[in-house]
Amino acid sequence: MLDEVRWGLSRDPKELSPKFFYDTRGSRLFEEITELDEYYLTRTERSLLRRWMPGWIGDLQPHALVELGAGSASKTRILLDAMRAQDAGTLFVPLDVSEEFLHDAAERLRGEYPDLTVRPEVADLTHPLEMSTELPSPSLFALLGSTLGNFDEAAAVRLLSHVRATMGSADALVLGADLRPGPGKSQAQLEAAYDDAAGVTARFNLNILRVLNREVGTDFPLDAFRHDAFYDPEEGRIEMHLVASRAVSVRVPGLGPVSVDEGESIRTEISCKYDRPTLDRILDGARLRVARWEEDDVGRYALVLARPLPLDV
Ligand code: AVJ
Repeated sequence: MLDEVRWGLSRDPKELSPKFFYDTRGSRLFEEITELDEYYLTRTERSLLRRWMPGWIGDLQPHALVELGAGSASKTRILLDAMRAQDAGTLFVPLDVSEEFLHDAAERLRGEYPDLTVRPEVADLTHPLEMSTELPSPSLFALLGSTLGNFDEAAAVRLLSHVRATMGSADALVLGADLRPGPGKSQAQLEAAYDDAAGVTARFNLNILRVLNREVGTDFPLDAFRHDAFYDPEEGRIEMHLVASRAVSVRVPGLGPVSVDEGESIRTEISCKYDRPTLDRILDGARLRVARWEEDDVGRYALVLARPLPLDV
């Protein structure tokens, strides 16, 4: 963590990895974000899952669900309920970087689904997946919540390639993808999802500095930074920044003092937004293809079913 923080604060422009948002407080703030009026993503994805997953699972008849990244339990349940209704899968493999998170989620689900075998795997999606559990065929993989959006195109291809490498030819991947502004979603609505009126996203963003001060030993003065979020139409992504309202000097262990000028910003997150051609290109780069593409009624968000393409040998 210290290495990554040092690296990001030595660059120009400065950046920090969004994975540092999620300590206990950050995870709670994110949960709060998902319930905001402005943050349509979670709600829209949930209704797409309810609408489409029973049919997709009925067609695929998977014997296992592999959930990539910290899923909110309510989404997991939609998938598990659909599998149980089909009397399909019995194995659930939640995969996350946080061992503690995984452990809690696994315990809760074991209680609720007594027939389910839960095999949590600690894994960082940015590295090739090494699973200790042998997966049955077919298995259904899930990468929800527009998690992919945190990665630029090259990193998204790498991440999905790691997933593809662990998939068998009969498997499928369900992907949740937030879409670019269009007739049913203005840029202002998109930006409001990342800059809500109640200021929850601002607290979430600033929380990264608390995490660093505690875990890495930096001494960021929180009152010197303000939240900023904007959509970059060229890149097709939201960027979140912390902007210094005055010049500060920050102690960074192992690096020395880092100065942040007044008005200078530290980028804390990118959240890429997709259209069909972009996602087709990313999936193709990872040897996957779109089998189903379903949007909500105004085209804010897409639920995508991807199937493997043959791997070149
Ligand atoms: C969990 C990465 C998908 O980008 O929408 C929410 C995180 N950041 N509000 C997103 C987030 C600010 C979220 N992801």
